[in-house]
Amino acid sequence: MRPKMRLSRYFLPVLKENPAEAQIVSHRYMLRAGMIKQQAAGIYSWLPLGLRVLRRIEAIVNEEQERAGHIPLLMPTLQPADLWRESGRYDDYGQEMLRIKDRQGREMLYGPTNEEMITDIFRSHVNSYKDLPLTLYHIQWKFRDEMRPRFGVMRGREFLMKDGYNFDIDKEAALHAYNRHMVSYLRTYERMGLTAIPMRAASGPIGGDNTHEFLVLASTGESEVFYDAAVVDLKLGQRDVDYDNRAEVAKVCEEFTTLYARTDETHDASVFETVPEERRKVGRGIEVGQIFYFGTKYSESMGATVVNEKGEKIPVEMGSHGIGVSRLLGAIIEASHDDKGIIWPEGVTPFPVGIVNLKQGDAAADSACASLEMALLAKGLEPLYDDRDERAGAKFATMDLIGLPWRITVGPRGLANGVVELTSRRTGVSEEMTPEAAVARLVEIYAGV
Ligand code: P5A
Repeated sequence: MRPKMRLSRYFLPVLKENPAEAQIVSHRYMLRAGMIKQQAAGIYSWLPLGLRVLRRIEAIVNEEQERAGHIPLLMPTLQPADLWRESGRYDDYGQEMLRIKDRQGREMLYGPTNEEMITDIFRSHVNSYKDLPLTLYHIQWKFRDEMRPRFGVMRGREFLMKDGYNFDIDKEAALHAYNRHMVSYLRTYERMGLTAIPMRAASGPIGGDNTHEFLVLASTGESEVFYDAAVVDLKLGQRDVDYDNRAEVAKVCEEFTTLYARTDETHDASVFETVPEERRKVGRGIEVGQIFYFGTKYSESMGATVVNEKGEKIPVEMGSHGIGVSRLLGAIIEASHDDKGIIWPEGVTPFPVGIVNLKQGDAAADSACASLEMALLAKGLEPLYDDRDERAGAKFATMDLIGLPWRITVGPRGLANGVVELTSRRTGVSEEMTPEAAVARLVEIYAGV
């Protein structure tokens, strides 16, 4: 069973005041809820509460990647410059790349992405079509010396990315990998309570001409977006997509990419005008992922070849696909909060439920809270129990700020009637019920997450 998490012994350094440096709500709440601490511009420590959410997001990303048949590995953060000279990107990447020299004077860099390194791994170990298709991915810290790091984890310099790389025998197979990533990303974001819209975009330093960004609509987003309002209603839902079935996967992608949805980089006013006027929307969005097909850009320059069925040696077809794992915390908060704090979707919440003891030190209240805690733990639901000797108002304010989706309030008055109160953070609606019924309700809620 998981250990008990009690606020009196936890490390949750909440701030009462709004930090002056935070310009957007997600940054403000992440600092106030004691989730992160800035150590240098765009570089953060992840405090316990922030780390728990980050781990939840990673877990969902991993589950959905493995479901799609993609294989995890782990590459280092530091890379030799020579690898990047082979692709020509060492010079092209410019000032965003953090360049380092080790004690032997060898040129290194803190990886902003891993196309070169994964291509190096591939060429060392694979040389036959029989080993394809293959998609490898990792979740690893990246560094980009951004000109304007801002908005907390949204645009960091050090940030956590899931990056995956597909290797295929021909363009058709590589486009299937691209589509598979699109569908797996749609599932991933939906599980986090987000609507992320795939939009045709520009490829920048990664290369290729086939690329989509996934955008979460938010007024604080950094990208300007143009879209057909109907695109927002598209949902993948509980569909069980067979990732090996090219036609089925392609059909889902078609459904999600046919309506007009583009960033300012690819926006075309004349095409946009064909959308019925009342559905034409201009807004802003947060880019939470991007997928690329770039064919043989890296395999040709770096000599990653495979022998095909005819015995010919050909450069392998590739694409790369990224999710902004640390940025997602910011995006989720931008999409889900109120004036009291964060409202975590069940899928990513740091704790499924909080227990508030209204009268710490009261024998009946203390023992009811402890039993509830045990009952929840036994069901695999790890509650955060506020057992501090604080006023009820202060306890509620903390719970509201940190945004646990459910709260159980326990007090002597309710206990006299055998009940506790179960409250939804999202709706604010409270219901009285027995502790057993509250546990059963939560089990039911989280079974579907
Ligand atoms: C795809 C994976 C790539 O780097 N190479 C490997 C490709 N794509 S990307 O679009 O440049 O980045 C992928 C996602 O990472 C997030 N991201 C950031 N998050 C926080 N701070 C940053 N400075 C930052 N830069 C990129 C975005 O979500 C992006 O979609």
